[in-house]
This record gives sequence, C-alpha cells and structure tokens, in this order.
Amino acid sequence: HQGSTAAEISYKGAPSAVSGGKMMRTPGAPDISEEEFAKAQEIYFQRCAGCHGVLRKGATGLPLTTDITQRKGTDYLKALINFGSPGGMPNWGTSGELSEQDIDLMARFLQHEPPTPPEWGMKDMKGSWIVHVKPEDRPKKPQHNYDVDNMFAVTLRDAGEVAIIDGASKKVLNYVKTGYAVHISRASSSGRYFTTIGRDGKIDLIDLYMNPPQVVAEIKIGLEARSVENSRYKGYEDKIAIAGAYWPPHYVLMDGQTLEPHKIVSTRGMTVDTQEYHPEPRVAAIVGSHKHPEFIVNVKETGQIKLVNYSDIDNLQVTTIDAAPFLHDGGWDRSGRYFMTAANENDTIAVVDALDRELEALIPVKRIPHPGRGANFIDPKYGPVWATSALGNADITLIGTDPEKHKDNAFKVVRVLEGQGGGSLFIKTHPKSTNLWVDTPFNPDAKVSQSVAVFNINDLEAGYQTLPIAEWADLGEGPKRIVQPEYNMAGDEVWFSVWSGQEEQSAIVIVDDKTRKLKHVIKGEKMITPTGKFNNYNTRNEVY
Ligand code: DHE
Repeated sequence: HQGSTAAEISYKGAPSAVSGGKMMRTPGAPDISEEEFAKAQEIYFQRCAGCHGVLRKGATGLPLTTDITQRKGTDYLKALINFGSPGGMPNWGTSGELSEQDIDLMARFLQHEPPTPPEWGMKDMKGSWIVHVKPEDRPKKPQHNYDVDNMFAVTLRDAGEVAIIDGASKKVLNYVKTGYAVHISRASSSGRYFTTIGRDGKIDLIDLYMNPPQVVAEIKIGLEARSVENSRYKGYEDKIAIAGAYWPPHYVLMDGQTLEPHKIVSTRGMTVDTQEYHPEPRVAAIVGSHKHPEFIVNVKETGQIKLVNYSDIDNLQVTTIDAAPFLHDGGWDRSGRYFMTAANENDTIAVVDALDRELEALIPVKRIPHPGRGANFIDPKYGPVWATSALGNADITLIGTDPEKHKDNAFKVVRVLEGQGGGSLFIKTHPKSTNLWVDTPFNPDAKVSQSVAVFNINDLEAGYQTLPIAEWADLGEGPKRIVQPEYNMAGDEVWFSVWSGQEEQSAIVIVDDKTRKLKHVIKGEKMITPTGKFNNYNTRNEVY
C-alpha cells in the first residue's frame, strides 16, 4: 500500500498466536534444514503473519505464494526484507530487527509451501471446554454490595489477565486469569456476565455476582481469535454466545451460560470483489442485532458481512451481504438500527441496515478508518452523526445517521475535523456529555501518542484541547501510549489506559468529564499493560 506509516505497521504487525504446522519441502525452492524451517516458521508467525496471513495468501500485505516467491528468487526477497518497500513492507534488516542470517533464512523459507497450522474442530473445542460452576449452582443475586452495572473489565494484555474493577471505588475486585492478551470483553444482555476472548482463542465467562467475580466456564474456540459477542434480541438474553476466529477461519455458536459449543461455521470462500477463493478469511468484529435474533459477523478478507440467525441453530439461516474486503471494527448508530463498520484497508465505511437486513451504504473516507465502536452524538448543524478517527491520517469523519429527519445527510460524510494526527484507534463520547475524545496511541510522535484530544461537540470548529494523560499518570520510562477512552455508567468520568511495556509501569487514568481534570490514577505492580476497558452498562447498551 502506498503511504503506509509506521503507525499502521506497528498496529497490524503484532505476533500471531498460531504456531506449529508440518514442514513442507517444495520443488524449485532452495535448500533448508528442518531446524532452519522451524526457526523461520516462528519468525514468520511473529513478524509476518499479521499482514500476509498464516497461509500467505495475502491480507493487508501482498500474497507470498510460492509461484510468486520462487519467480522473484532469493536475492530479490532478501533485498525486500532488508530494505522494505514504499508500499508498506517494514525494513526488517536496516532497522536492526532481523540479522543478515535471519533474512537469508526467510528468503529461502518463503519459497517453500507454507506449513498449514492444525485445524480446530468440535472435538478440540469440547476437549477444552470446562464448566467450573454449573448455572444452577451459581448465586441467585450478587454476593457483594458493588454495583454490577458500573463494573469495568480491563484487559491486562501481557499478563493474560482481566481486572474486574468497581467503577465507584476504583478498587480492583479480582485479577482474573484468562486467555492470553484478551482482545475484547463483552457484557451479557442481563449484565451478569463478562465474556472475554484471548488472542489464543480462549474464552472465559466471568460471573459478576460472585464475590469476587470469577470464571464459571471456559473454552478454546481456535488458535487465534479477536471477537466474542452475546445474544441481544428480546427473549434471548444470555442464551447464545458467538466467537470468531482468525485461525482456523470460522465462527462458533455456543450456549450463553455454559459456553457449550453447538455449531461451527467455516468462513472460507470467495472474495466479494474478484470472486477468487480465499483459504483464510478471518472473522473480525461481531455485534448482536437488537432488531432480529441475529449476530452480524464481519468476514475480513472476503468482505462479506454475515447475518447469522440463531433462532434455529439446526436449520441455520445466514444472510450474506456483499460489502468490501478488509472489514474490521465497528459499532451501532444511536438508533441501534444501523451497524457502521470499517473496511479499513479499503478506506470505506460500510453501513448495514439490521432491520431490513441489507447493505445501506458504502461510504468512502480517507486512509484507514479505525472507529473501534465509533462515537454517536448530535451535530449542531447536521443532526445525529456517527464518527470515526483513523490510523492513516488525522481526520475525524462525521457521518449522518438519521434518514428520517435529516435525509439529505444520511450516510454521507457531513463534516471532517482535524485531530492530532494519524495513529488513532478509538474515539468516544456519551449521551450525557458534550466531549468527544480521540486517542492516538500509534502516532510516531511521543507527545501525541501520550496525550488525547478532546473536542466540544457544540463547537466543533473551535478545534481541540490536548490533555497530557501519560504525564498525569506519573510513571517511569516506557512508551506510555494512551489508548481507548471508556466512560463510566453515569457518563461523568472517562477512563484511559496508559499502555507501557510488560516490564514497565502502566496505569489507568480517570478524567472528570465536565472539568477535563485528573480525577484518579489506578496503578501498581499488577496493573500490567492495560489496553481495552469495558464498562458493563455501556458495553451491553451500546453507549458510545
Ligand atoms: Fe484490536 C477491537 C483486531 C490490534 C485493542 N480488534 C478489535 C476488533 C478486531 C480487532 C477484529 C473488533 C472486535 C469486535 O468488536 O468484535 N486488533 C485486531 C487486529 O487484527 C490487530 C490489528 C492486530 C493484532 O494482531 O491483534 C489489532 N487491538 C490491536 C492493538 O494493538 C490493541 C490496541 C491492543 C492489543 O490488545 O493488541 C487493540 N482492539 C483493541 C480493543 C478493541 C479492539 C481495546 C475493542 C474496542 C472497543 O471499544 O470495543
């Protein structure tokens, strides 16, 4: 891709949790020993799989299939890995990240067929499934006096834990052992459970009624995963859970109370644009529809959005919407009818009408939109809007979402604000607030990545104020990236993660929304690499 920035690469190029796979010796490829092959495979999963895919069929990076790599040859590949390319390939050699020997090894390895990692089917899932406390043995009401609705699940990424924090006292109620690098936590519809998904595909169901809150069921649904969701439609509260995997490429429907797996559906298939077979279409964001008993599932590489109806799992009905490749994250508009989602490498926002079950719009935006869940508010001039920031540029793009009263603006870009810069991941507001918060954790300038921008929704043209969140945390050395604003239930506090290295100090900084002043800092030895924070009430009621 032309114009990829360091920000985008540090975001996409995270190690894959997948490992293993049998050695393939391929005719026409240079010699490689078994030991070398194993080492190269590890480097590939650490550095390359995030962009090029486990099977090298190409994802956000170009395909690296053996017909291509053997034609290019060892010398060409070595130079490419060493120097990188303007198209976005990092300069692994000249940056000092890979040695000359490693580069030679990788150039040879890539001319052999990729080892296919193992599948993970029903037998494996069932084998990993544990119910620690059966539903009938769980408490009938909270065993403590904390307000379950205002609890936060906070990912402690590199510790493989989730901290359950009481929103009122800011006390950590429990450090729950979970899968590795939990990507998201979703609150169940009743508000009783958090469901978390680790990068390693492990799901933990945490019961907030228990004292302290703890895991009541777990399962591993794949080797690498990012998304989990609970049924939201009336009458199905806490009944069904779904999770999506990156590897193997599939989603699975489970019992919402026990995580017993019921049905696995593969996402392998044709892409929407060229209609070529893709062996590894990863499952990205999943949301639960409020309009039908359905999950809305983003399939990244094929660009299809699946509406998975869970009212009859044995006769599963799935509606396929052709959107655009590289579907990633997204959230609801404020009415709860339209799912607004980024096809990020396609510089597009796709809009799904969950009521009529169809594609409403594909909206072009500037490079690499990244909304997280986005932010909903009333623009003083254009009415209800949903907004996204971006990884690839400084734009904050506002899209009209009210086809009834503001028809001319509906699903069009109505306004673009300029933020601190690219490298933004998340944006947030709250119905009770007039602030719009925009983070920039992957901006290359430390001053920018360690602060946040805040706009006044009633005076958007006035520009933003920056708050030095990392400085307020008062920590030692470290990248101290400020990531993901999240409100408390009342909407009068905003929580930010100050994300440093595993060996460094991190923190959560809580800002008073009205005064924009520091209110509280949560830190200490156990606050290791906090990233996502999920307020129970806001997460399940789509408040953002
Ligand atoms: Fe995320 C959401 C995938 C990097 C923190 N991230 C998501 C979702 C997907 C995704 C598919 C939407 C889930 C949903 O709604 O169902 N993220 C990926 C990647 O593939 C990627 C680019 C690289 C990787 O290998 O993981 C990636 N993400 C990151 C990070 O570097 C972050 C900052 C820290 C981390 O843990 O790796 C990060 N992603 C988050 C968070 C959310 C998220 C906090 C949920 C935001 C919310 O408000 O709901």
